[in-house]
Amino acid sequence: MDSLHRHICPRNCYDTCSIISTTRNGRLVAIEGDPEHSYTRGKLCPKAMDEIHKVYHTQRVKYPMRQRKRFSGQWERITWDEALNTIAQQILTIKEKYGTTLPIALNKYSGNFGIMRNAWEGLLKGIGPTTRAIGSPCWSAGMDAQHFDFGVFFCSDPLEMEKAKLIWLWGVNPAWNAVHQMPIIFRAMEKGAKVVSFDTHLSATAARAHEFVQVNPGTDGLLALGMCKIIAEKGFLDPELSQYSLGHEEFLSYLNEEVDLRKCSQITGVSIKTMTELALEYSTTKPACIWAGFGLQRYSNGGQNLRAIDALGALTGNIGRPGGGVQYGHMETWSFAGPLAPQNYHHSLDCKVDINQFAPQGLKMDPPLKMLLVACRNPIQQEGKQREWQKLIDQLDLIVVSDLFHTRTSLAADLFLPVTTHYEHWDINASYWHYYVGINEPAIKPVGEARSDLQIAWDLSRVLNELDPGSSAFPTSGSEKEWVLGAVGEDLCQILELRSPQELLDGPKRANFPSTSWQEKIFRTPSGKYEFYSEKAQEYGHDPLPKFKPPYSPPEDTPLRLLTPHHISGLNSQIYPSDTDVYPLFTEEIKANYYVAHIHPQTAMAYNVKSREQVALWNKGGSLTAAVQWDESVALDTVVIYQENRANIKVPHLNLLNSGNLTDMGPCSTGAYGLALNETFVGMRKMEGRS
Ligand SMILES: Nc1nc2c(c(=O)[nH]1)N[C@H]1C(S)=C(S)[C@@H](COP(=O)(O)OP(=O)(O)OC[C@H]3O[C@@H](n4cnc5c(=O)[nH]c(N)nc54)[C@H](O)[C@@H]3O)O[C@H]1N2
Ligand SMILES: Nc1nc2c(c(=O)[nH]1)N[C@H]1C(S)=C(S)[C@@H](COP(=O)(O)OP(=O)(O)OC[C@H]3O[C@@H](n4cnc5c(=O)[nH]c(N)nc54)[C@H](O)[C@@H]3O)O[C@H]1N2
Ligand code: SF4
Ligand SMILES: [Mo]
Repeated sequence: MDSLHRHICPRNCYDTCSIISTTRNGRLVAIEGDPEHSYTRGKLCPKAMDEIHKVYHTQRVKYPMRQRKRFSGQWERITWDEALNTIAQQILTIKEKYGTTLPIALNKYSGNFGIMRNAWEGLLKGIGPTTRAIGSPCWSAGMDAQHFDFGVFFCSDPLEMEKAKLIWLWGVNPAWNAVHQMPIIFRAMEKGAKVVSFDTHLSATAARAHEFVQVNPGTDGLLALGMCKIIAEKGFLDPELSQYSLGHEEFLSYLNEEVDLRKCSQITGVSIKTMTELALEYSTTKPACIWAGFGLQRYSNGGQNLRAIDALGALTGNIGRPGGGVQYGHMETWSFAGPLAPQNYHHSLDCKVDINQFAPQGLKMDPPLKMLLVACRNPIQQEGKQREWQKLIDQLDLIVVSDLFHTRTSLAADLFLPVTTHYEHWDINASYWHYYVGINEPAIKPVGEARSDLQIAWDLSRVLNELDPGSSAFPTSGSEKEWVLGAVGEDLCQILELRSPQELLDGPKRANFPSTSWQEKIFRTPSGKYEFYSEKAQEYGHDPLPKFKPPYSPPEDTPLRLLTPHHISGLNSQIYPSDTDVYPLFTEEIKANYYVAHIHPQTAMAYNVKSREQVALWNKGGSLTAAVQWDESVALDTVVIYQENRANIKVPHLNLLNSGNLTDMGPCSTGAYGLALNETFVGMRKMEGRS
């Protein structure tokens, strides 16, 4: 007999889809999008369609494993008892030797954004103060920017975009990264909306837009300021601006005195004519929606750039207008309760290490870090600072990775704890884009001996207490379903209009927020107004106004910019085994062992390289060999290598070249600066005789 189950895709993805699975004889046989979910609308992306394959994949790690020697690949199956005892004993040894549990560190981020994974933090809080990775490699600068302008970062219901008459997709690539937004954009287009994409290269989204504005990397803030100046000079400011904003006079004087359109055009690469046409179109078409993506803020001036874009929305009265606004994301449905709640899981004496500088900061700790727990994270693949990572690995007595598959990080691990997928456990997920929160129920029994992160946390707590009674205050058993429902506290019930959390079992619920953010023009800033002039920004060391700050320029010896954006066929470092072959012309050997570097033919010719020939790319971090693909969509003097796990994990990896540069903002909302990934520069040389 077939039975159906509800799931929420837990990946770090705008869409947070509602999924219905079918099982037959205890086996997962079909996955489809929930037709009743107004955002998912019955459709899923190719990655989700590959999940059945992934759940039963032969390479999925299904048993706890121990690696005889780090990086040897000699893994042997062990029992859960052995694995948990090894970890618990190590925790107790550390506590005895150092008189504290601070040498134990957790590095966790976004492999799975379900709330249940917070059991790791809950467990650690239960054993004492530990070292935690804080911050985000992803969106911190933009979050701070919106925080300074609006008081909190919040966006309208993304379904509202259908009402827009003009849509500016600014540094965002939904055709690959938020595929469910595309039908909404297409519906707006059918009703006559114009769509403009602002990007550094012709992305899949730009290719579907009416107009593509190619912006020099990291200069969007100046482009926005130039347009603000034009709008002010032409008299298209929102007449009610002074009623709901603070500091617009100061901002207008800055535009008047310091923003020079000729310089704007030189720096941004956008002509004054185009800038003027865009500015006039934006200020005279209502509603006009800007979606500012995460790509444009991955710079040392990323936060300031987003503040300038917000200002454009505010000056023209598009903020608070149905179908308008400056969309970035939100976390307003993340108010969970209990031990799984993000706000509750820190111990007051925890030591916080910046997730983007985990190894360098971790090496400086006193007492020294001795044990690393990794969950929902592949830090060695997804971060730079490889030399420091190697040193940290050498210093650690125990490295434990909980994951589904082997990763570049598990190569360095001593123990591997196999976890369940979202088809095998209870969970609850909120979106950082739309307004739904939903429950995930298990459809099948755990594959092999996999356990959920919550079950692992309970089990570890039990073993700790068996070895040393009272050593862990975290519960030692429970019902996953009850825990997950227990995370839906009163606040969340109110937002979701639930009489009881059980109602979530009937399907995802939409928060009762007004569809349009800031419609009342009451902001959550200290002044209650939209703040062009933000004292809070000043407190955090920024100019109070959204003034332009130049990005880094490429050094002479490494003159090419390396962009490593997200790819349609993967999700960050996660493996999707039946990836379609995006490089059919390359040999299997190349595909298995090398990244593919997309380079504009003009740049490639300057280095005398043709498609499928190989180049060495290098900078201070290291070097790697890549196969070249001529690609006219890429900007000049730029190399694009899509972030994916195509290359064999034993060959040098992409983030060897990651500069480790940080964004200008982030500490206000996430506790640390973000990663200025797009300010990575490389030198390039043809590898003679290699193709
Ligand atoms: N070069 C380059 N580097 C980047 C980026 C880039 O664009 N270019 N992007 C950056 C950004 S924006 C982000 S958000 C980060 C993302 O980096 P990470 O947060 O590390 O995310 P993932 O690579 O998606 O997943 C990490 C691991 O979590 C595992 N996982 C999945 N589900 C579960 C689960 O339920 N439990 C446990 N324990 N593990 C699970 C996955 O199998 C995977 O191995 O990378 C950053 N790094
Ligand atoms: N299929 C798939 N979906 C994903 C992910 C994935 O790996 N694969 N990752 C998820 C995660 S963790 C994230 S953070 C989001 C990211 O999703 P997005 O918000 O779309 O961000 P990015 O992919 O980093 O970059 C978007 C675009 O910004 C452009 N860009 C780079 N620099 C600049 C600039 O200076 N100015 C302008 N105007 N544009 C610029 C890039 O060329 C790119 O086309 O996607 C999520 N969804
Ligand atoms: S990865 Fe994104 S688009 Fe694909 S199913 Fe998950 S949430 Fe939906
Ligand atoms: Mo991200």
